[in-house]
Amino acid sequence: MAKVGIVMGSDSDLPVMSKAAEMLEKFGIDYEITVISAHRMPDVFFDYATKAEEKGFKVIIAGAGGAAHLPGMSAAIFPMPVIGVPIHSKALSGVDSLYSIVSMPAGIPVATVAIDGAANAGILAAKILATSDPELLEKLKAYKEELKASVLVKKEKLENVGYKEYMK
Ligand code: RP5
Repeated sequence: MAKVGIVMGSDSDLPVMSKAAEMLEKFGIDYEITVISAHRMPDVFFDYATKAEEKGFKVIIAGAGGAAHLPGMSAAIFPMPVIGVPIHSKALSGVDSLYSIVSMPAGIPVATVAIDGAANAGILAAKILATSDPELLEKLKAYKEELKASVLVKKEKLENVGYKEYMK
């Protein structure tokens, strides 16, 4: 059963939002991914958000760009955590998306990641689920070690070969 719902306002958001899916797959978390526009199909959106809890979702990751109301409206209806991903927009480079998603009124939080920060949204969802899943928590600890090892390789190479050779 899917524990995480990934939803986005348009299929043009998919190249970014697929990074959240990739992270969930890395940690072995079942998810459902879909496109629902809160503005263009409010009835479909309302149905999705109201049924999300009974479907078994524990977290929703919602991505949208511009007047990005999908994450906030998901949080207004779904009683568990909603993570918002502001999508880069053409006119305002995603600052509009970021402000729309992060500026929630008191009582209705959306955990907002950086513009196009869908990978972090996936990791954050995993961390939320790991609070009650020791096996998942171990996977997250191992991932942190992986990150450290990848930077250590770069550190050693730079120190050994010097910056000119490193940049070739
Ligand atoms: C938002 O409008 C979507 O989330 C997307 O980021 C943006 C543009 O949508 P399209 O015009 O590409 O469908 O609702």
